[in-house]
Amino acid sequence: MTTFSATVPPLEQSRELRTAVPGPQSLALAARRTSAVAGGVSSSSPVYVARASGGVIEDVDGNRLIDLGSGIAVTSVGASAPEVVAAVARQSADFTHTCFMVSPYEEYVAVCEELGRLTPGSHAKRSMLVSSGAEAVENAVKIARRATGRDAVLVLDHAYHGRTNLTMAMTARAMPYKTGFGPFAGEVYRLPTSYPLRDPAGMTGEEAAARAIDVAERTVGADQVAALVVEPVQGEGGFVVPAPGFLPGLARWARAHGIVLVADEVQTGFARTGDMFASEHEGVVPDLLTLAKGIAGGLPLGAVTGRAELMDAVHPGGLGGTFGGNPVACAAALASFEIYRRDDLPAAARAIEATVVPRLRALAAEVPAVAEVRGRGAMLAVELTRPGTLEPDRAAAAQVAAACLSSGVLVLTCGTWGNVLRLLPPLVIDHALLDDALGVLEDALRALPR
Ligand code: PLZ
Repeated sequence: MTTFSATVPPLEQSRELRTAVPGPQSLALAARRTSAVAGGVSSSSPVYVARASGGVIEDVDGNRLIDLGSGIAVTSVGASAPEVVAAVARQSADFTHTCFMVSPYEEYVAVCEELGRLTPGSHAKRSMLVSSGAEAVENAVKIARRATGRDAVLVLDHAYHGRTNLTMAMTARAMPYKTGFGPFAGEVYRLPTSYPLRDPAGMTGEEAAARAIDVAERTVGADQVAALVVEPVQGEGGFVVPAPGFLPGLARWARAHGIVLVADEVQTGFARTGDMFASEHEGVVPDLLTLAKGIAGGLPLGAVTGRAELMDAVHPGGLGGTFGGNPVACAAALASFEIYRRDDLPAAARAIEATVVPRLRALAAEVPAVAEVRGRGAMLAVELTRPGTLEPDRAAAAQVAAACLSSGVLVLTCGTWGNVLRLLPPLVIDHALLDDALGVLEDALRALPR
């Protein structure tokens, strides 16, 4: 086996602007894009990337930007982590593809073994590999239906599960995800979630769970339900952390009624929230987990991992796909798992929370548009509203994100109303870089109209 090393030296981990952002090269690419790329595909930032490493993105104009998005929680081990780059080079020289359904290989098996070890619970587990988060969710529903012989799928308000037909049905928000794209898959039912900022004051997690269960019992009936699919911390919906007791309450009810509890950990998984998986925070052991994003250091890979008896309820040939568990993506995943363990990235996520949250909470006292600073680990958010109200202020979030970008800091937004700033730095981010980025964010927040 040939050994490769990254031939390009890693980028200096600092922010530096050489042109306005976007610069002339990015603007030229944006012009080319309009006559070639479908208009329905949009980008939240107008900056075109030349290289990236660690927590820094270098654009085509030579600007170095601080990345607080990790490509939506993907490059948690850092952009182009050298170990991932080397594993990808090595594996692609060996073979790039055979199709696991045609000619199987060790890397697929090894990833499934590791997922069994890394995920919550000591029960026997099996995994299947796919190429995206939506595909993982689709397969989790297939498995739950086959294993239970039931049809109904329960999802939560503010949920995001993907852009395929079934996962659009499972996703809550119409615009931009669903409008005009129906009819949607049937037998998907939505329950109220726990959204502490917007729930009645003092509502506990147990009460929020009882409210959701009541809707499920009245409108669907527990004995009809194949799966209850939850994001332990809601991602696109606004980084909504449920009140303590909500997830355990739902999990108890699901168990009592033979409903498969699916934790969609596509965004929360792989150390992002300070635990390897967010379900662990309250000791919830999901029956199935859907995984993607941070699993493979930036390569497209997804997985369903769960109880052996559920996973194996599917007939041979019932699960698969041409690219699922591509060997190069698997090699990248194995290299990433090593980094999560070696560098204790759950602890790194908690250290990011310890740096960011006190600073932003202090600022919240000064900036009345900040309704809440919330999140766990390195999945942190600032919800913006019109001062003194809960009225979502989408324009304020857009203004802050744009101000950060023009100063060289990439910040994403999210939320049902688009009014939440979200921070998803690579877990390996240099803390001097993080401090610098926070300073820029604080200035942008202070500039909001009072
Ligand atoms: N489940 C919880 O967060 C993807 C979507 C961005 P795919 N979130 C980012 C966009 O606008 O398309 C996501 C998620 C949760 C499923 C998915 C879907 O994962 O890999 O994008 O298919």
